[in-house]
Amino acid sequence: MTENLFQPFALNQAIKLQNRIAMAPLTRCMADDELVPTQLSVDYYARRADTGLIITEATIIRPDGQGYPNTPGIFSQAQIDGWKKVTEAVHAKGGTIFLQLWHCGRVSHPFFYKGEHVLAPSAEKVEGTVPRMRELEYQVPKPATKEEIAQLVADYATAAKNAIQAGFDGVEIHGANGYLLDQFLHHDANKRDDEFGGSPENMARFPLQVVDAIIERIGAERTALRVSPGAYFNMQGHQEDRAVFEFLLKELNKRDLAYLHLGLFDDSMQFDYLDGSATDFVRKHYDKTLMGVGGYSAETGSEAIAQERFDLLAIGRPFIANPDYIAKVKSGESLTEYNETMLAELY
Ligand code: FNR
Ligand code: 8K6
Repeated sequence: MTENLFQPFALNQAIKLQNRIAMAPLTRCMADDELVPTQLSVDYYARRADTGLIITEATIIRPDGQGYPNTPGIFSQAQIDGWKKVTEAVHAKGGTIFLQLWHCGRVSHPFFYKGEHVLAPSAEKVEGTVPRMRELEYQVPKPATKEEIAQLVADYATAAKNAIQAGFDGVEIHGANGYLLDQFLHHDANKRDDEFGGSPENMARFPLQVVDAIIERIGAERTALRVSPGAYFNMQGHQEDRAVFEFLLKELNKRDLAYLHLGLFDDSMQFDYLDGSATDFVRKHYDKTLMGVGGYSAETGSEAIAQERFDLLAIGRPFIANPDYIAKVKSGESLTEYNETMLAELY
């Protein structure tokens, strides 16, 4: 019983999806040393073009947004040209593809961009080291000045324009999982006392400026956002975070985004300050197209859509294990199970 997943779905007048399944953004660390996607990436995404919407791996908007090795960028001409090959291959097979725009903020590491510091809302570091690179301890970030915040907004908008130039159907702003935008939205990372911190309105200001600058540059119908009201990755949750997300969602209701996407690894997680799951919290406060994610099978995802918990289903790890995920689910064929060793190869 997964028929509802295979209904076409119109995000808006401009973008029609062939089904309700999205490939979740999945960092693969396989770009070349200039952070350009390679032919392997072209083939990898094209193989999955029968997915309703492919959301690419997170892609950095500028060098100091990098927190992991060989993650692709969208700030140089070579990167734009590299991504153009990906979008052409996906479009040639009838697919739709959004680029995920990323800046790691305090989870960036100067090792990757030979810089002096990492920018974040406040001088609050994350404990630990870059995954699989134990010698790279996270740094105490430099609180971004107002001028640096304005520059970041401009750089997000330029990255979105570059994505459209590379042929993407739209962009998903990575506002989730403890990265830069999410750092402004949680009290754990944002201790500012200027107009970018202290109150829900102030904490949401920079993320909303980024959303609005991108909408202005490429149009709301090509702009989507991913958020994590429930902190679980690179972040601690606080009771007061709830009011920040209530404010943010109220503001987002006034904009016609292509969709809003939950940032989660496991949607069975309950957050006491949200009175339950992050998905149900967002559904309650946000009226428009919502994409759910996190530990779903086609069956449980289809059921959640039938119950109207969300409208679109994103699938992550099973897509790494099954390039033919859509065909297999449609025909009822059994899926190959994901395991972490599969991350070593891009197929
Ligand atoms: C992720 N996830 C993720 N999320 C994101 O917003 N941008 C990204 O680049 C990545 N990268 C990434 C890499 C790998 C290897 C994993 C496993 C996950 C999270 C992902 O989009 C998704 O939310 C989770 O994988 C949960 O969905 P599944 O896998 O349970 O269907
Ligand atoms: C967005 C960049 C991701 C970089 C690599 C991610 C690899 C993640 C695979 C492990 C998943 C960790 C999940 C943590 C969830 C904690 C739940 C309490």
